[in-house]
Amino acid sequence: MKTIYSKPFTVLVEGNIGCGKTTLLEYFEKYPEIKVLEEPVQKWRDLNGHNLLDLMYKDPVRWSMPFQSYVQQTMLELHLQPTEKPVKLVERSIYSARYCFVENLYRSGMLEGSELEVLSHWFDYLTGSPEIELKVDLIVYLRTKPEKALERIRTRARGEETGISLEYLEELHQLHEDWLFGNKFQVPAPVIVIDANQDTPEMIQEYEKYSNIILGATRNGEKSLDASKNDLAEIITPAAV
Ligand code: TTP
Repeated sequence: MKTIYSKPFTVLVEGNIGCGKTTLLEYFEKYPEIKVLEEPVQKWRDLNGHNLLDLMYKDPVRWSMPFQSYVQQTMLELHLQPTEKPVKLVERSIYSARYCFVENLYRSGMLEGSELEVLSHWFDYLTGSPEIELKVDLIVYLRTKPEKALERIRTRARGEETGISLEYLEELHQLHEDWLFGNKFQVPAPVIVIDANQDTPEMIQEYEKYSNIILGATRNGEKSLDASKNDLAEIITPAAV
């Protein structure tokens, strides 16, 4: 009989567009105790034939609201998805969608105040209701210089993202920093910061280093995460970019 974990140890992978979240997720797929849940970008590109991601990039004033609404709903599904493995590694979260992307769209005038209120009201309900448990145990933050993220975005050449500017990535970078270290928004778990400016082979070595912390904490349950807080403390401390 298969064991279903309704509350697996949950790790969020966060960082700017192009910071290397997918590479990290691919690396961790090899561990039998980890269920990797990739962000539902494909759903955003094809909702019954509608490419909401493309619409949002082409006309953000018109499409940011329905797009971010759908992002929030699809991310919620990942948060609530039970797994057959004790550890769940999730690409992004409704937290970064709200505190980085929605925040940025509002500040840059792409979302109306009324639209922000509707999205925020949903978000507050989802994160504040005791009956909806968004269990998060750890956040892995891939900190990347915006220039490096842009370089990677250009190399991968995802059609919808051709118009992404350095300025946009700088704003998103700052919002990730504000969210995780600025004490302005809720951070649901301790944060491990990884310098993600290096190339893939070096990044894989970094992941190996951190896999012990992630798996060590998860194998022994949350208590050992607390016990290893001294180790984590160094890691949590943000270094300047
Ligand atoms: P990311 O979530 O940053 O995923 P990625 O594939 O760029 O990650 P990596 O390169 O690190 O592997 O973004 C996917 C696309 O969705 C990107 O174009 C940004 C967009 N997006 C939003 O516009 N709003 C959102 O709330 C989220 C979560 C993503």
